[in-house]
Amino acid sequence: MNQKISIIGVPMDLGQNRRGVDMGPSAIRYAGIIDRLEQLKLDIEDLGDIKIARPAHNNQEKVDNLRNLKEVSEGSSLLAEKVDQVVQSGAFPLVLGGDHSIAMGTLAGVAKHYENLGVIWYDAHGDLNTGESSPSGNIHGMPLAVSLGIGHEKLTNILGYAPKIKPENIVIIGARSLDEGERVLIKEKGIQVFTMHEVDKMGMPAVMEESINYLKGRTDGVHLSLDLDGLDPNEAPGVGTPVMGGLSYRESHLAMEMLAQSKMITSAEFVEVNPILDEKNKTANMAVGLMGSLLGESLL
Ligand code: 6HN
Ligand code: MN
Ligand code: MN
Ligand code: MN
Repeated sequence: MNQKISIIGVPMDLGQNRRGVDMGPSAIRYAGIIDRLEQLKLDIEDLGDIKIARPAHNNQEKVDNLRNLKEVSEGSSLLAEKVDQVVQSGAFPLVLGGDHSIAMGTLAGVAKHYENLGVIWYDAHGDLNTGESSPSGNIHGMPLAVSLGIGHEKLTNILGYAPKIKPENIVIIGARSLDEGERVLIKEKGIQVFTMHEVDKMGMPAVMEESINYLKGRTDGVHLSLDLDGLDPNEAPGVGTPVMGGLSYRESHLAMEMLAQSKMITSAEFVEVNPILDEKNKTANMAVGLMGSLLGESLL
């Protein structure tokens, strides 16, 4: 039987303050994700989109420096339930964002099924803030901390358990914008990080080889959380928090192929595609290309 891939869209833009990233799932579908994956002889099921609330009168209310706490927490809970069902059914969840706050929902649904879920966080940012450390109050800068059980209880307790993951099972790749509180947490918890400095010095092949070997021994499943702002904004302009000096499409493509060869990835999400900020759906097209390679497409 072919591997079944269940696609879930999450039109969430409340984890940050630039509108348009809620159209990410549409942009990615329009860029042809379904046809692309069907060509790989995978069994594709599109579950449609999770229902995301709108805050009243678009008043982006902050509670404890957490913008739209209620809506973000409820949206992620619905996503978590859906992802939980998909993993339970034996299918591979492929989640389309939406801003990165949705990762706490995805991880809540996936991590239940693993003793030691590994996470590859492919991102310009660490997403390790809390309401206390965050310079913006935007929850999309917090989902990795939340998944470690650090943060507001409405977020850390999604699906009724915490923490979802362990710090030693995380690898961050592509980081180049870390806030002070995030640096402290990385050191304190001993989280593996390949910043752009390491990528430039070691090269992407070595970074991926080390990441894969590191996770291989210690995890029983690995989730890929890929924020398109990990890529360089010259190539992937359709993101809300661009940081220059990022990963190229070619490096990212190689990374996805090496992950495909490792056969270790058991769930994935592609987030932060904002078609309003994009140029002719370029960033969504890139996301589709990367998903294709991750799921086994290769030229020969
Ligand atoms: N993302 N560190 C900044 C903040 O506001 O906490 C930026 C976060 C960006 C989050 O891109 O998913
Ligand atoms: Mn699975
Ligand atoms: Mn980011
Ligand atoms: Mn992110």
